[in-house]
Amino acid sequence: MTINSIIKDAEEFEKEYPMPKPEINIKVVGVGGAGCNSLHHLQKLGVKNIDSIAINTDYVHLKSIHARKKILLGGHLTRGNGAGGLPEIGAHAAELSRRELETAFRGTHIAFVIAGMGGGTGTGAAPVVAEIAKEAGAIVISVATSPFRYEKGRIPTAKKGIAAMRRFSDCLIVLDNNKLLDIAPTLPLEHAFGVMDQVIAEMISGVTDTLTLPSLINIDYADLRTIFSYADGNMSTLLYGEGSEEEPEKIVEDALNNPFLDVDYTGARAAIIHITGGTKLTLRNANTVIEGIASRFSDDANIIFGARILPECEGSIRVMAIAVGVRSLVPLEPEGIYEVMPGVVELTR
Ligand SMILES: Nc1nc2c(ncn2[C@@H]2O[C@H](COP(=O)(O)OP(=O)(O)OP(=O)(O)O)[C@@H](O)[C@H]2O)c(=O)[nH]1
Ligand SMILES: [Mg+2]
Repeated sequence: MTINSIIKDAEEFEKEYPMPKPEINIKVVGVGGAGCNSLHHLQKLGVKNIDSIAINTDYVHLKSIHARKKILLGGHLTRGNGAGGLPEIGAHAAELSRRELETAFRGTHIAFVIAGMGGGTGTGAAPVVAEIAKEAGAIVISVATSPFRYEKGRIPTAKKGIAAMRRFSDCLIVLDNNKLLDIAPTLPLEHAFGVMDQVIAEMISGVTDTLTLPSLINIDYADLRTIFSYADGNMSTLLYGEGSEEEPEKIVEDALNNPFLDVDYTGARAAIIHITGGTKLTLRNANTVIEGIASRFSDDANIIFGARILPECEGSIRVMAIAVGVRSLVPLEPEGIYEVMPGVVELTR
């Protein structure tokens, strides 16, 4: 048998038994002003293979956002004017648009829900959006930002919103706006927010690239499901690091010491660790990065690892990790959800 005929046989085999192409639908959703701003910038930063949805009660702001789909929440309740800092209104507005949201999330495998906590729409509507995505069967990874210290009255509101988000998310990442004052105090406001958006973009691309681009050692959606089955109500987090192949230890430190995250990894019970490197990536350097990260987790943690070689990554290594069962170093509020206020529709019509 010639080599040609073997190839032909393989082609015939595929024709006879066509494999369904595993397609994975990943939605990135911004809720409220801050969430939609982040979504807008994320797309400018070039996060690939995602379906974007901008959701807000504020018509003017929603109009200014670049997204594949836009959902104006609230109808007669908010009349396109925002939720005025009242999360009860944000939650109610989302309930009024439940049908549209359910349609939007049909067939979604992974939903990233991004919202700023402390105002009305993000705080009130994002937990409802996360709940609907979860009901549609998606793995929900939420990214919530907490308010600046000077937004005093908004802080308790934000804490309740974070607790509500936690209830409907497989993974909730809380990024603190105050950290921007330490990291980028002299940058113009818009650029400072851009720093946070960059962190969010790296985390999201880390996950989407891991799942959608072919790998040498592949990680798929089923692996993601397995890892999150270890969560058992505990927190999960995403890690991302990038640097020179010459300094793999520094990449580990970067990934574990993201200045936006206050997380204790020691109890992590399961993790996905995926690295991307150039064609000359050595086993030793790959091992230093994966082992360096895994060594911080629980001794019996279930670790699934993956690796990809990309010629454009020559000389550098990127690492993305999802750690399940971590502990927040900032005290969290008990779970809660905003009750939809009865009679709000009547009051505001
Ligand atoms: N990182 C970041 N945070 C923001 C941005 N805009 C606002 N915030 C923060 O997010 C919180 C919520 O603000 P918004 O998202 O504007 O509020 P909203 O969800 O639209 O709520 P309403 O306007 O009351 O309907 C604020 O208290 C700020 O701390 C932004 O562009 N980036
Ligand atoms: Mg707003």
